[in-house]
Amino acid sequence: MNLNRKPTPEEIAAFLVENDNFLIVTHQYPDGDAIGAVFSTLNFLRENGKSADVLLPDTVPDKYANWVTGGFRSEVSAYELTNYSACIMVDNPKLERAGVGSALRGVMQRIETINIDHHPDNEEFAAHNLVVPTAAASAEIMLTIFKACPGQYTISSQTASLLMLGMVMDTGGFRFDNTSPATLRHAAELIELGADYSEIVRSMFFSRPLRHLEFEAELLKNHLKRNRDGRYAWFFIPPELIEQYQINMRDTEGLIELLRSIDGTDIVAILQRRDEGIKFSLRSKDSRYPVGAIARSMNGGGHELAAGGMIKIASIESAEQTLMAKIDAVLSTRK
Ligand SMILES: [Mn+2]
Repeated sequence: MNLNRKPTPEEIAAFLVENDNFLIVTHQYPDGDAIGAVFSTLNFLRENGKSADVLLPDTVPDKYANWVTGGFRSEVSAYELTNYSACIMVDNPKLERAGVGSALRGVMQRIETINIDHHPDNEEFAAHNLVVPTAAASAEIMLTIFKACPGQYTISSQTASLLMLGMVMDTGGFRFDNTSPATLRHAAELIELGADYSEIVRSMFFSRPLRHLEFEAELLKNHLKRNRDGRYAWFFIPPELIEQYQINMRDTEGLIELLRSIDGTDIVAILQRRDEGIKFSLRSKDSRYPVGAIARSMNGGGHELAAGGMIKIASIESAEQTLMAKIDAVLSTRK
């Protein structure tokens, strides 16, 4: 079967059934949705008699270690890549963000590449692209594909848990505004399939190292900055604080929720120093104040209410000013 340029979940399901030997890839520095989507796909394909591998060059944050089921490859040569029938890429909006080496990216176009994602700014770089911006998580799209496979294909409780992990992390535990009726129905289906929802919530939200909470307390107490009567709040994370509390920044997914939870904030940001400049993450609590365009204007992208980018200047003060000016313009549009 020839896959369309914009296949439906049913067409991708048929492709998976008819083919074998898949390589599954996601974006660099994978988050909960990337990990859930990738390993649920690995698990689903293997449990239903297919060969599949995950390629993940990065380390996995500690809290996800137990969810890495079936292992993964940390590298694949260009030669080996051509032995796979297809590369399934999930949750990755831009080819250059794929967690594979640049040499491999070039070769990648020579095999069937299926790009499955929910980021609205997905560049549809593959031969086949299923982009569903209304899905709360890429894991949610994978569920629709698995369900479209023939009846003898089973979604095990392990696969269901991995899909649930992706949905829980990209919705902040079903609190963010991407939580649609469909998302909640899909979550209910996953619990019926045996997903261990309470263990996911316990291990993701109720098992945090004390030093992480102390690090957050210190940030709030001594590093919080606010503008426009607190409608914009942010912090720059001092590198010495990261050292003092022995924080691996890969483990701080969700740190920005601390700022978002402050009453009266409309837009919040976290800034961090990187070799290339100052990296920023943005969240908006209100669709009247979208932040996607700000991120896209500064080497980044994302969703309208959750985005990020890179300001390529070394001075934190200049970066803060640049970002504040753009946020000021968004906040002054209405209200
Ligand atoms: Mn995602």
